[in-house]
Amino acid sequence: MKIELYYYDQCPFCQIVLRTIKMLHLENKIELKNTLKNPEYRDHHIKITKRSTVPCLYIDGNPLFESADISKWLEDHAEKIRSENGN
Ligand SMILES: N[C@@H](CCC(=O)N[C@@H](CS)C(=O)NCC(=O)O)C(=O)O
Repeated sequence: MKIELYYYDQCPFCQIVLRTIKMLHLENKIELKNTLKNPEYRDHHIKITKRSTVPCLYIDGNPLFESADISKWLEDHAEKIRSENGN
């Protein structure tokens, strides 16, 4: 499973998700894509979703918005994500 988080540091909703990622020890399993520092990530995100809103978790290329929904999804799938990546 390929998991990417589109985010930027100044966004408080992104910080909630980043805290969840840390709490679940998934730091090494999720690719972080900073849309403020990397305009190409922002452009890609807008192209796919027609929105620039962050946080957005891409699960095998499928975007999931809303920090609460993202955190819940990560909690529900943490074990699977960790095992799939060899831990
Ligand atoms: N309800 C959303 C709020 C997300 C949100 O408001 N994100 C802001 C940054 S803090 C944003 O991306 N604004 C720019 C935009 O919507 O294009 C969540 O909890 O994830």
